[in-house]
Amino acid sequence: MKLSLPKNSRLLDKEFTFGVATASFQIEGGIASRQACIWDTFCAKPETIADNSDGSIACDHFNLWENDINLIADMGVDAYRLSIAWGRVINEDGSANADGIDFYRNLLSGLKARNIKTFVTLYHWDLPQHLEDNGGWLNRQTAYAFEQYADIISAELADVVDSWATLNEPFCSSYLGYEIGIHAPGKAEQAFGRQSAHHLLLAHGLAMKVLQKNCPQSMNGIVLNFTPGYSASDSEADRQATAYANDYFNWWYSRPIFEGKYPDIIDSFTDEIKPKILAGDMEIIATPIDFLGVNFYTRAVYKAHPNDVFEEIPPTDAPVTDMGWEIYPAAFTGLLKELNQRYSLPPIYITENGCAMKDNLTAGTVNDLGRIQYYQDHLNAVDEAITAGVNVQGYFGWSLMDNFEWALGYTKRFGLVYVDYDTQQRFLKESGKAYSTLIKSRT
Ligand code: GCO
Repeated sequence: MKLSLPKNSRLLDKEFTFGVATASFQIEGGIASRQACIWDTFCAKPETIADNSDGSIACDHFNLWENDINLIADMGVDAYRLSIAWGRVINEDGSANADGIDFYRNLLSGLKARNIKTFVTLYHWDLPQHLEDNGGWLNRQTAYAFEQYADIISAELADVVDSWATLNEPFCSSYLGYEIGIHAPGKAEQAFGRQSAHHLLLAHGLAMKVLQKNCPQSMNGIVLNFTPGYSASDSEADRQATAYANDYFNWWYSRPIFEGKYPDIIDSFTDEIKPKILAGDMEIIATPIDFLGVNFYTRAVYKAHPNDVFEEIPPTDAPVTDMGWEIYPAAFTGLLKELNQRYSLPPIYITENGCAMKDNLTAGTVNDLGRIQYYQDHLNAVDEAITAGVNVQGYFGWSLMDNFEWALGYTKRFGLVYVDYDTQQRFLKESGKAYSTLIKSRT
């Protein structure tokens, strides 16, 4: 089964960037040569991770990185999106860790030598534990520590990085980690969720200024995830509940960046819930970005709830991935068009899109036709958005390879490459072959 696009599709232009993506904690292992992070601590707590696993080995990328960049190069992608483990490159006293920096310099130089563009995320959730011990993202000082980290690393690696993203998905770090507690550090209070989100966005703005100073030649921005909310009915109550949910989960992160203000629903929060915002914060957060990374997987459906404003309705008879996420590519097109209508946007890169499927390795082959269909449907959705005038300039499949899926451990496989965790062997799935063939077919 192949992936195909209309021959005049902008996705087939040589200027369009096709890539694959990963994140440090999810693939690296190599925990002996970095500081402990909040996910090491979270994994060590009972009943936090579905299979009681952790990131101590993961895909052993820390040792297998050369093998992996050859795998990436063989796929024919234009770019590789990775993240840097903060605790590998910055010591507890805030000084640079030369060995950690060397690891990423070797990795990034290897990619550049293979003519692969490097898209680097500074923070993909692995906060050094000593910062969490000092309040983590609830402590404003963590935003300044992030600024210093960004300053040191962007100066050190400026020559081998084509694009910097400050944060990956501040929604996940704040809401999942501090508001409902299913991600590290496992705190669960609404006020914590909103305050940590503010300090994460402040960290983003502070780091943007540093990146523009140290790396004016690279494309610098942020990666936000969006789960577009749809109303369960045309009733005014359900539509209002859905609008609230979209403000609370989606626009909460994008509006400060593009308009310098939170959604108006903030005015309905009690003082205990409202984040503490200092004078000048919103201007810092709204520092112009060169690109917006968009992560999309699925949509959500909401109805009005008598006490909690909205209630999410899980998919019932709709097709879903192994995560239970509805497969609804029309929401992808709709999201991109809505972003384009709401904001004056820089170029958009789809920094994550993909799916978990129940994969079976048989004689070295994974015949994941469902994943190929997911990619086909969602590449079509991006093509439709571009045709409608949305300036999408790249698409990264999540993920290069199966990896640690956070609270679900290794029970969910998102990779275009299958990882046998017992042997650490990699096997290109049929979806990876189809993705590679599509990319190599461009003339
Ligand atoms: C995210 C993260 C990835 C996840 C992927 C599947 O978007 O949540 O960036 O680390 O593994 O999205 O959930």
